[in-house]
Amino acid sequence: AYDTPYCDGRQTIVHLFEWKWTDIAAECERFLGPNEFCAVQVSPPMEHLLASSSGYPWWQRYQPISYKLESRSGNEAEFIDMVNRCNAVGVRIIVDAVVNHMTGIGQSGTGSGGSSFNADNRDFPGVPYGYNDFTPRDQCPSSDGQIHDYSNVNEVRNCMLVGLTDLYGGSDYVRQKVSEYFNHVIDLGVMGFRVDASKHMWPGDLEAIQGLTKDLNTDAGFPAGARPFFYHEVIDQGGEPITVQDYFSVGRTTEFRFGKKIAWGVNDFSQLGNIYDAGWGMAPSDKALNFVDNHDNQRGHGGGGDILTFQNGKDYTLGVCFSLAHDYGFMRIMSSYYFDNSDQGPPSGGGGSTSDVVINDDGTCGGGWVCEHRWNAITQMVRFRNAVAGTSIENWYQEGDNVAFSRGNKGFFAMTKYGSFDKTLQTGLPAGTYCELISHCANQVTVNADGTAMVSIHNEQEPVFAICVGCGDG
Ligand code: QV4
Ligand code: CA
Repeated sequence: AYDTPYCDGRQTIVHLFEWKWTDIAAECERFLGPNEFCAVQVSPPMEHLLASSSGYPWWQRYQPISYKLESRSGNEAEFIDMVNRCNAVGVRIIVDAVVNHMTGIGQSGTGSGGSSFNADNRDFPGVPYGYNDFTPRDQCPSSDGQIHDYSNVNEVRNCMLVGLTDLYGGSDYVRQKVSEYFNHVIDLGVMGFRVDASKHMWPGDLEAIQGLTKDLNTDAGFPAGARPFFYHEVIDQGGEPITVQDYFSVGRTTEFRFGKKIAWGVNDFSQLGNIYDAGWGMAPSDKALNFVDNHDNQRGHGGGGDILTFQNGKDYTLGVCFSLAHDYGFMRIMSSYYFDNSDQGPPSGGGGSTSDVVINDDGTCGGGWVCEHRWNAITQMVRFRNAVAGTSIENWYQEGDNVAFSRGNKGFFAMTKYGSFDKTLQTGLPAGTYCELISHCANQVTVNADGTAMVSIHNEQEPVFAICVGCGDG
């Protein structure tokens, strides 16, 4: 019940990492709505640590101080305006929910919303939480109260993740407070939650918390009885006792092996035929929330790994476009800012502020924002994914550095690694003239009566080809 997004058939979530609410509202209206994105995953909206001595890093927002909607991205009024304006153009909001813990030990002072706190005393009056709301020390088996041994389930879930004070999810009061936070934003019209660090929470505690949440708000256009959409951050690369399967009763799970497979496949196209690997324990398609990279692994946090990011340029375009063409999972794409070191926060005028996103005349972003979601081929493939939803992969072709496949009889996709490809292939599509999406119809493609077509790619930057039934220019 928690694994269904309500997006009128739209298929892609974009993570607008560290964007301000005012910019997200504008982006929904000027870009995400017209290009048929399903939803935006926003940075954690609750009150957080201000790590001024570390130069206001991005990760301060993963240290909660209260559930007031006062963050680096904006205040509650701005949050409400964003939700309303995005909902109005069919783009839903997904909240990044940090509820495994509060701030790190050793931290005290005042948060982004003005609440005082003292982590060593487990005192967070802005909620309020006190000593008894944190996991009892005797439930954590490690000697220093921190997580070291990922093969010990009690340690992973009852000890502190990098020194972050661990909330006691077994307590009725904590469940109550977390569900009140969730219900507050549900009332405001959000569609769902990315739950941070779910691996460090007991599935039963999550089930209890989610059981206390309201149905989605019908005034925001959701159907009556719709349950909130949940996806859980569980980093399962295999080899640990906690698996994504443990969380299927509470929603979808992040599938980190997908990004690894995509990176390997872009490096060697012969591996692209084997993206969903059940034998590896990967989540089945209807339980997976998949992505090429995320805000952690693009900067080496959370274990990093073999992944592609915007820094890989064309290879990244290929990886994301292939993923969007593929039939696996519910897709999230990353939208980043440039950084020189892994702690660096978003573009800023100083003092922990965040700069506006700059949109250039050609539609790309400036001011330090990467905006992968606005890269031409990626945007066009978001439209393709919507058009072919519900179909499966057919007519698989792969030879050297070229790959192609159809999605049922609705769409056909091809890509080549080095910018030039010409071959007659079976598309599985009805005969007719099609608009090639990446070129915005500059290239017209003829599908013959037998379903074959001459597939040509001549584009160094975006060596990708896509046609679909009913897809005009966008
Ligand atoms: C430091 C020391 C600790 C010490 C502690 C307290 O390193 O040894 O115990 O002080 O004295 C930041 C700092 C980290 C610091 C910690 C506590 O980087 O050095 O500990 O704060 O003050 C993000 C960042 C973390 C950051 C954290 C909180 O990645 O570096 O820690 O935010 O600000 C595992 C998990 C997975 C997790 C992933 C990163 O299974 O759940 O690690 N991913 C999610 C988020 C991620 C976030 C968190 C979880 C925590 O996606 O962005 O961590 O909310 O794989
Ligand atoms: Ca925990």
